[in-house]
Parts: sequence; structure tokens; C-alpha cells
Amino acid sequence: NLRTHYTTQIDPGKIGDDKVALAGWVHEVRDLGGICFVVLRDRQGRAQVTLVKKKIDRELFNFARKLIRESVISVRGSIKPEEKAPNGYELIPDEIELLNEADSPLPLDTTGKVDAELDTRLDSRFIDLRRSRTNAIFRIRHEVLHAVRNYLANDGFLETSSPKVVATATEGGTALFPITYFDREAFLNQSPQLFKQILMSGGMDRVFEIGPIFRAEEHDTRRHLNEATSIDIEASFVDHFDVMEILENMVEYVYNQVIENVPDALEVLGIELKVPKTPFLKLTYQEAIDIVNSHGEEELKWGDDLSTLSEHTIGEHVFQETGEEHYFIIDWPTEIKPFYAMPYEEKPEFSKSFDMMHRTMELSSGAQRIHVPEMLKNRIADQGLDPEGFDFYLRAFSYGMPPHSGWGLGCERFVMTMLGVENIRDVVLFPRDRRRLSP
Ligand code: ATP
Ligand code: AMO
Repeated sequence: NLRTHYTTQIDPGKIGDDKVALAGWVHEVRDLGGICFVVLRDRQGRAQVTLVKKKIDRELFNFARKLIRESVISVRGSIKPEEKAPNGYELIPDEIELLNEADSPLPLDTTGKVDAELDTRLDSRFIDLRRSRTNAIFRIRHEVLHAVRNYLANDGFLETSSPKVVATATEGGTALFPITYFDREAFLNQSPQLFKQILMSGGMDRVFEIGPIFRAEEHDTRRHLNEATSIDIEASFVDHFDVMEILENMVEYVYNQVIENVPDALEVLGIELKVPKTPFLKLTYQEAIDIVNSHGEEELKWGDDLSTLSEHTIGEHVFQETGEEHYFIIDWPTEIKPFYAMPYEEKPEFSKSFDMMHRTMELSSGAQRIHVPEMLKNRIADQGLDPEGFDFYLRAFSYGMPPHSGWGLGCERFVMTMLGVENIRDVVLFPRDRRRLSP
């Protein structure tokens, strides 16, 4: 056995003299002459391997002193309680096995003492992941996705997957990545939108998907990726208010799960997470543009989309008024929402749509959908799209499509706002942006 425990799984009070084996990377070697400390690091934390010259085999002592940082080792020995050491114990080795030696110098410092540019870190992501901050972010991201799956599955949603190679656009505005699919033109999908709606006609009733979306965004910003992870739901026989409630309750649950299950990762990042209070404030689009106009930095007219600046103005306003970072903007003009958003019957220039916002940016969009085929066909044509290209989608509406609603939540934006991370690339293992295609 190269490993019997993670470094954090050892209870010094319980283990006593039992032999254990830890495996990981040489984080640091401190050679003080008479005593040598080797700090071993694994995914979960660190352990101190202590070698006292007078008490230990001379050859083992000299071997440990010469270990090169970031080499991979397995250490077998016994546990001794030690308050000054990480996790309250030290490992007195019988045997240290060098599994693979690292070159030096390292492309990046792993101790967190020297900061590196994001680009340098992304170029050497394998080594950046060994830093405690980066490690903490991805353990939290795991917890977020795990909690999302739990929440939705417990609320009756079935997990589904939709194709990423498709023939049509769904989200209008943002551009597509064309690809060659044998001898035909195809695209990387921008959203599971059309497929999750078709599943409603199939009677799947409540579905969710966590998967990649591709957008040929021109802008190189701190909150746009060209490949992102979308958390999507669609549900039948419910309206936009029902799915907003699912969204806010899920957000609250996920925050609680992160606090409960990865407190050590939050501590590494120095974050005291505050759980958002539900229900979230609901501003209408009209109220939102009134706030912007009353602040005077920008003049918005009805029908304008919200700029980044106006999102900030509204987010700050809401935060000052309520102390909360999350809120909804509802009842958007039909003409600035995608064709599938359902207009209100009595005032069709408004749609049953919403965005879920964070103080700093949009996290999610959703709506009740149009389920009436004629109306949908007209809306597609109104937006300058060719209904024929949507035949595969429209057919699902002609043979018994229930009323339905749903939303898409950007996983990376959700995690970055939770952790107060400045750049979205920090929460993606291998981000894709305009300049970055590898690793
Ligand atoms: P020697 O005099 O035998 O050559 P030294 O002076 O090199 O030994 P120590 O005085 O034993 O080493 O310890 C050096 C440093 O390590 C001290 O600052 C001490 O607090 C710290 N230290 C000693 N033992 C431990 C331990 N088990 N865990 C963590 N730190 C320790
Ligand atoms: P929308 O286009 O608003 O809606 O996307 C939903 C959410 O996905 C995230 N997102 C992105 N994150 C990072 N980089 C990008 N380039 C990017 N593009 C989108 C955002 C955004 O709020 N079909 C609808 C959803 C629905 O109505 O169900 C849709 O795709 O967090």
C-alpha cells in the first residue's frame, strides 16, 4: 500500500503506534541539522514527517534531507501527537519511497509565498493546482455541482444530456462556432434550450442538465468564457414564478452545503460565506431601468438591454437597500428576450421572463416558454430567423406540448460570485478564451 490515509484522516489521539502510509508531494524540506522536517502534501492537506538525526537511521535521514521539492513520495511510519504540526500529529518514518523526482526550478511556486500571473498559472495548471488556494477553489466547485445534483434530483428532476453538435442557434445574439460535420456545416451548441423543451413534449416532466455550452463571444472579459458549464432545468405545468422559487431555494441549499461540507476550503480562501436570504427581491425591468436613470450615469429607455454599468448600478442599489447580493429582474420586454419566452397575454410587449442577478453580474436567465406552435413559429420569424431551420424543434409542439418553464445558470459565474473571485478563468480547470486553446 502506497497510502492508507489522506493527511487529514488521521486522528492522533486514536491511531497511536499503528503504522500508516501517506502519499503525496514534497511541499517543503526543512533541514535544521539535528532535525529534518519533510512536509508532505496531498489533496486534502499536509503532514509533517519528522526525522531526528540521533534517533533515526543515518541513511534515511540523509535521503530525506536531499528530497527535491514537489517530488512524489510515499512515507510509511508511526504517528505521534504533536500540537505544533499540521493536523496535530507528526509521522515518524520507517521508510520513505521516492516515486518520482521533480525537476527544478519549478515553473511556479507552490507554497503561496510568491504570486504568479494568471496566465503563468494556467500554462502550468498541473502545478498551480498544487497551491492551496487553487485546490480549495476546485474542491468547492465539486461541492457546488454535487449539491446542485442532489437538490434537483431530490426535487424530482431527471438528469439528462443533450447533443453538443447541432444544426441551429438558440440564443440569437451570441455567435456560434461553426464546425465541419462530415460534409455538412454544424455548430457547437450554445445552450441545451431546444432539447430540454422537446423533452417536455416527451413527458419527462422535470429535467436538468449540467454540461458545456459554447459561445463565440467576441469580448475578452473577466466574466465570459468561450466554453462554459451550464446548469439547466426545464419543468412542465409550472410558470416562471415556480422555477424562480426552485432557483433561489437551490442557491440557498448550495451555499449551506458548501459551508457544511468544505469549511476547510473556505478557510484557505479566507471566506466567511453568507447564505443568501430567500425569497430573493424581485424588481421588474421597469423598476430596474428607473433605478439606473435615477442614478444619472446612464439614460436607458424602455426596450434597452442592461449594460454592464447599469447591472452594477442596480446591484449596488439593491445591496445598499437590502444587504443582499442576489435578486431577480422580471418582466423583460419581449423583443429583447429570445423567441421562446412567453409574452403576458394581457400585455404582450412584456414577457414572462427573468434574470437572476448577483451584485456584480447576471448569473441566470429563464422564462415561461411559448408552448403554442403557431405563436412560436411567428416569434421565430419576427426575430429574423428561418422557422424551417427549427422544424425538428417545432414538431414537438404540434402533438401535445404542455406549458413549461425553465432556466440556465452559469456554473462558473455561480462559483466565482460565491467566492468573490475576480476572474472567471480562476474557477475553470482549463479555460477556453479568445487566446487560449491549450492546455
Ligand atoms: P539540534 O540542536 O539537535 O541540532 P536544532 O536546534 O536544529 O536541533 P530544534 O531546536 O530541535 O532543532 O528545533 C528547531 C525548530 O523546530 C524550533 O524552532 C522548534 O520550535 C521547531 N520544532 C522542534 N520540534 C518540532 C516539532 N516536533 N514540530 C514542529 N516544530 C518543531
Ligand atoms: P443565457 O444565454 O442567459 O440563457 O445563459 C445562461 C447563463 O449561462 C451563463 N453564461 C456564460 N458564462 C460564462 N461565459 C459565457 N460566455 C456565458 N454565456 C452564458 C451565464 C448566463 O446567465 N437558454 C437560456 C436559459 C434558459 O432560458 O433556460 C440561456 O442560455 O451565467
